[in-house]
Amino acid sequence: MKLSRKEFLRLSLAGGAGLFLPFGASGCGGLFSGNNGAQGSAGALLKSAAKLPEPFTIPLPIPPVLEPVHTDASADYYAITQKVGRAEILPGLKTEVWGYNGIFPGPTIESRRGRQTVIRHRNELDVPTVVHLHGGKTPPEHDGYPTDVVMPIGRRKSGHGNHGGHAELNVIGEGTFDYKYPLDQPAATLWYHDHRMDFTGPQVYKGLAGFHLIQDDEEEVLGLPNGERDIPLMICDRSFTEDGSFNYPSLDPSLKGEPGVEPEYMSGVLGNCILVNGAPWPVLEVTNTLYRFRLLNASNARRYQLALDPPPREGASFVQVGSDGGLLAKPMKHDKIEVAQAERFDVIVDFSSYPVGTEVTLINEFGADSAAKVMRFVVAREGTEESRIPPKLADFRPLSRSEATVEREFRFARGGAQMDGMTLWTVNGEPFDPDRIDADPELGDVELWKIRGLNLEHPIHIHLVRFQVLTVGGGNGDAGPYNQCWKDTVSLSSGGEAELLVKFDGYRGKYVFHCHNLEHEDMMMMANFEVV
Ligand SMILES: [Cu+2]
Repeated sequence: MKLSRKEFLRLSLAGGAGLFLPFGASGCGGLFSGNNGAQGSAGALLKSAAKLPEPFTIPLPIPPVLEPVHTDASADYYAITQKVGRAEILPGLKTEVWGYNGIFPGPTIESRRGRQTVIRHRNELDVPTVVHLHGGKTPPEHDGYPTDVVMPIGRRKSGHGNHGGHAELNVIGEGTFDYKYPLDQPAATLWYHDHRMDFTGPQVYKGLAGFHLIQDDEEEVLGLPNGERDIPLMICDRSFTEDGSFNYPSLDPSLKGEPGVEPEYMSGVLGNCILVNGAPWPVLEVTNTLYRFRLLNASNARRYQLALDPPPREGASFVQVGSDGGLLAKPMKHDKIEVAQAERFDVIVDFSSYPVGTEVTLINEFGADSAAKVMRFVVAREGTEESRIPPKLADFRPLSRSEATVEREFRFARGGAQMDGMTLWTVNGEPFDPDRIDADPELGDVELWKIRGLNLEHPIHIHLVRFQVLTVGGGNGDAGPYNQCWKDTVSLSSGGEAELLVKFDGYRGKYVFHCHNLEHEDMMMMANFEVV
């Protein structure tokens, strides 16, 4: 008899496997990145067997902006086909990608605030898929709940219930589904990616990720760099096999059977090839003017500390204008930026601080060896400055601790449950269960969430909401330099803490919150809240 995943977990829990592992005691190695040279990230390094190109030789690709199929008075309608594509990521080799419209990154969608965006996703892949718009204030039935799957086109409904993995699936689409996004929220850099139960890590790794930008009038009048000087940068790491295929240590590479990764990668999969918009260590020629870069860390497990080499002769390397949830109240200067998985940093770089001809490398101070470089800018020529950074960007009202109606605590750690002999990642000691509600905030309320990460770093993402970070790191700390304004993902250092003021705005219903280290997420570090 084959046990369901839930039954497995219940048995394991009943068996008393409830002890939390002390740091480093996983028994399967690879718990900490230190084993692989300092990568500053949870996970084990998976080196590429293929020959990787010389850095800074491949031009930076820009994902195409998708045109609507049609529009009417209130909505724009798009169509995306999820399918296999073949990309030349490494020179001379072909990589099979699972892409939105067959490309990686997927096409960029640009929406206007408050205009409904309807995206018909057609699944021509061989496995169920789920689309989540990360950062979107979306009704629950369109949010990409992990078990709300769109089955492959042509697959009969009879197959539902179980198609790889062990959670019971809820089929929302037979081949296609219309995801409807009200987008009643300010201008911001969002992204969409796969969120299939048990298989998010490998399906994102294969390419199912793209940008979704929201624009509005308030942002447009600011005069920030736009057009060719407003560039989304999706940064992620990958490993390649000798023939150029993506190398991911799935237990079942077909993604139709047993979920999970080989034990030594339980803490995260780190590749040694850094891609920006799908190209390895690319290069971009720029004019000596202001540029806006929308930085997104779309990696499964890798965190980055980004800096410019050389730094500008004067001024800060980066002037941050936006965060996960949109524009900051006012610009904020950084010489380096720490970006955890799924976080977005909207920054301006002023290339007029460099003489024409300068090569400026975007480096990753957390990375070792090939992962220490990200991409290069070449200040190729003079340009006319047409944009500016105004001193005030957006209205922002800080929430106060006294507004919180309820206080909750969540602990993100390895331990508390096992499956097939593997110790899982858990929230308050519990593995994910779609039927268990861990928080039931009332619509419109503000709650204080105290979250803590054990064992390793954990980037924590809460669906639906935007939150403000009161403190990070415990003690009498503040929000730190990287948690300004509205966030949807916060980075917990190993053993780190954060206090969040979470505003449950938008819709009633059940949503997930989880670790955005995708290996932790797939290995059950996820829980539910239901807005009532
Ligand atoms: Cu985690």
